[in-house]
Amino acid sequence: MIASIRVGVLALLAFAALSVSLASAQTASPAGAKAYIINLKDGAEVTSPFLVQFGLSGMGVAPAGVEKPNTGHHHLIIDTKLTDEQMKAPIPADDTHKHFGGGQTEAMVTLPPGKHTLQLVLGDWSHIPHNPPVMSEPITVTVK
Ligand SMILES: [Cu+2]
Repeated sequence: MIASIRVGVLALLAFAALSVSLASAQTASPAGAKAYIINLKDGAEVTSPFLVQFGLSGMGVAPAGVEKPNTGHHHLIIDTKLTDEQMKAPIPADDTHKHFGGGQTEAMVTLPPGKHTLQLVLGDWSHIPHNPPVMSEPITVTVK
């Protein structure tokens, strides 16, 4: 009885994995998963460096390189946004695309005075955004 249930589940998982790999290289995200910036509201005034806390619900944080269902690591997108093409590829690593591949859930961010946009995008073990993407609303902060 248990063995036959196991086989059924394995067949289902194999089918699901095949469907995902046929569709794209993106990892599926569970329904309702959300990323959000915990401690800063849109329009906040801050002094640099400032703390950004990364919120995630419906999924877990895992370090880059660790392939585990329903997990990912945070990326902070600063003063830019990912194009539709970039949403399907490994997120670049530069001054405007910061990776937290250690599984960090907060960071100190240093930015020059002025208005800046911040957005969180979760990436899978290989830095590719999930499908559908798990990302926060972009917020604008003013560095004094
Ligand atoms: Cu990454």
